[in-house]
Amino acid sequence: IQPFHNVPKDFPKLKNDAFLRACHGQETNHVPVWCMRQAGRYLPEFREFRAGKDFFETCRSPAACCELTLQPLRRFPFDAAIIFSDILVIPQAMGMDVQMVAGKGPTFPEPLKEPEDLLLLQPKVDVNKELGYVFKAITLTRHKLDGKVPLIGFTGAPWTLMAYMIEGGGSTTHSKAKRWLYRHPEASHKLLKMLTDVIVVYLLGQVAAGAQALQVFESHAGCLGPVEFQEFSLPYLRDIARKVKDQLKESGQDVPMIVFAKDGHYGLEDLSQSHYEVVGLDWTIDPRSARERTGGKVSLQGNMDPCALYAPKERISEIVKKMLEGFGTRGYIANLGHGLYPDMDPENVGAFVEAVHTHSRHLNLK
Ligand code: 1CP
Repeated sequence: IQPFHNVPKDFPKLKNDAFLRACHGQETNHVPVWCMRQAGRYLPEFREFRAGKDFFETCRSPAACCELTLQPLRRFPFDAAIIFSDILVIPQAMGMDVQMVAGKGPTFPEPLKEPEDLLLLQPKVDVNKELGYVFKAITLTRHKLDGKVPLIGFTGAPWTLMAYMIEGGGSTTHSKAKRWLYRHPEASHKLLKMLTDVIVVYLLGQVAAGAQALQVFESHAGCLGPVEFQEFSLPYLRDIARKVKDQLKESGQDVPMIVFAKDGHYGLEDLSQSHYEVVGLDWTIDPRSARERTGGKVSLQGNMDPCALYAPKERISEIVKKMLEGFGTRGYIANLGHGLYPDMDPENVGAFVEAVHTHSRHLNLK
């Protein structure tokens, strides 16, 4: 594995370590909180900044990514920042064309159709060259954050990326990608392995660039059943955490890792034993049963239904209180069960963050 050479060492001192402490199950004064898609179209300043610019061009501009990462932090006292980027930069780095089509989302003009198409992918991806713009964005943002909160790096998980590469975009059934699993299991494993190799180097590069935690998004776990999950998702999720951690240990670094397998509740026990410090949860899992099933082995992150943000602020506060009582305040990071939607009211996001901080301080005093 080629390390990222341009290692910056003069980052500002971290002032708020609640998120990192919670990842490691240590005590905190308040429960840390951040939101998936906290940089996004629900913010007028985001819409204004992005207006007229191509999505992936924006991803390739470190200054733009830095600005978009910092925007939500100026409004809300989030306890973590997540670098503005996208999971689909990896298929791009492997040689695929991906465009953001307005009103449709990410689109691959030439998705993978048959196993022969694997030959069209770059066999050896030079991650520093192809994705160096993400590393630059991370380094710049870590400096500009000035130690306010830790910076999270992220990647899509192999199965989720494979699904996009074959479907050519979003999908409700994922039947084209699942066809590969049932009809071409060998080629599927080949592709998943190729993705895993790139992801490991990519995550290590993000840490070298300044990421202080890493989240792996298995957004399409839900379309797999327990058997396919065991064969096509879990082994690669484990491999990624093990390989990244082995490398980091060699250089004496300790960077917590979060795995978020959306709608993968059947895999919760296994996910809690997959070398990740934190398991992210969607809203279909009850907090108490998630604690029981993970047996205190990991910290948990989540899981308010994003749509609860459509409720009046007082109701949001009640929902948050219940959620905190269910998870407990130790080894817990409050978040939504999935990303924010563009039509959400920023004020209610503020109410969510405030409710987490206020209720968790009270619960800690009891
Ligand atoms: O023009 C725009 O602003 C488009 C909306 C948008 C944004 C804000 C997309 C398109 N990507 C992003 C940024 C993004 N994507 C972040 C930024 C950091 C933050 O959270 O604030 C992150 C973490 C992602 C990750 C991502 N992209 C995931 C995993 C998380 C999840 O939602 O499950 C996925 C599945 C994608 C693909 C993607 N990118 C964009 C869209 C609309 C989609 C989903 C497409 C689909 O499946 O229909």
